[in-house]
Amino acid sequence: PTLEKDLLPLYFGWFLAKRDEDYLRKTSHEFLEQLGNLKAFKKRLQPFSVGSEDKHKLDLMKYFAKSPNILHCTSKFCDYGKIVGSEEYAQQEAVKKAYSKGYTLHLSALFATPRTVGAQVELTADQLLLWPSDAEKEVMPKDTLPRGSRAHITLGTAADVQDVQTGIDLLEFVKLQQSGKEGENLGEMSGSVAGKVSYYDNGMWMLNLSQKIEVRSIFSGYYG
Ligand code: ACK
Repeated sequence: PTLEKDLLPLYFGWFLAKRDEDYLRKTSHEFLEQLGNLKAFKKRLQPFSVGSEDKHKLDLMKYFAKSPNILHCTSKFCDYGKIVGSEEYAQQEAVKKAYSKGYTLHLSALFATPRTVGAQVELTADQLLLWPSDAEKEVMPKDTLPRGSRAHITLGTAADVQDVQTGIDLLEFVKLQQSGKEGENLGEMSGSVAGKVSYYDNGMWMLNLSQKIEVRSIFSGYYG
């Protein structure tokens, strides 16, 4: 028999269960709606300005024109094996064992920047076993950020922005927080998105959820 290599996916990750995906999309809309209506946000539209539009009004739902077809938290981007280390990742016992298993993801914050809107995922010890050791260094080679800091769910991107940007934006928040910057407390949200809103300059907004959102997911590969 010939030795056949396993097919490598575009990426490995945790894929949200349909009902929880629907819920999170609604929550994301609620977040953008409440953010857009925040006085402090209306006063700080400049980083989001797209030229000719009204300086005091912005429809964030339209601004984040694109949303992923499948909400997920990427663990390893493989590009069907073109990315170095993909094969090694796929061969790990932990990865093989986790494949097609169910996991609960814990979302601690929602954030929006002029480029992306996303959810911060707090990985459990079990989930961290599936997290590549170089994920953070890839983006911020000079910094030592906690393992799993990049874990996120992309909820939307502005026109011409790629999904990969969401994790990069999240690391920017984490880096600022690590350096002792708390962000400016500029308001509160209520209902399903209850929590404190912090502003980090350059149009970077983060909502710390007073109650973490839990979503069910399946660890798998995406081959589309
Ligand atoms: O939102 P994401 O995590 O960002 O989910 C998508 C997924 O893979 C399919 O495109 C992520 N992605 C794309 N390119 C990269 C990359 N170079 N490194 C890490 N993740 C990536 C993208």
